[in-house]
Amino acid sequence: MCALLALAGCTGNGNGVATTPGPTSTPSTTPQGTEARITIKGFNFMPADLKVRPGEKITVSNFDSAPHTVTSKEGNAFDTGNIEGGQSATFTAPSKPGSYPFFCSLHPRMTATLTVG
Ligand SMILES: [Cu+2]
Repeated sequence: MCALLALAGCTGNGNGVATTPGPTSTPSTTPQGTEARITIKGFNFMPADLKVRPGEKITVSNFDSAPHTVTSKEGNAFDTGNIEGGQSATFTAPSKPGSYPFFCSLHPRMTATLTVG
């Protein structure tokens, strides 16, 4: 019988990975409001009804390969012009509260609504 006392050689002090102890406290950053965003994918606007504040900046991201626009149906309230496939554009929401249906001028069957309030 041969009793082996396996003494793990614990020399050295760990693997040297420097970890920050405890959770990092939230640094005081600029207040991050809800970012208004319209996504175009598969010839659809998402969301179909976006609510924003008056004058809020809205980012439109086109994930299709085809170009699209975000064009107000009434009163030229806003119009991004052509957003090429894979590109983004921004526009500013109207300052007047209300419901603003919009569509894609290249594919008029694409419709959605921007609600300002
Ligand atoms: Cu389109």
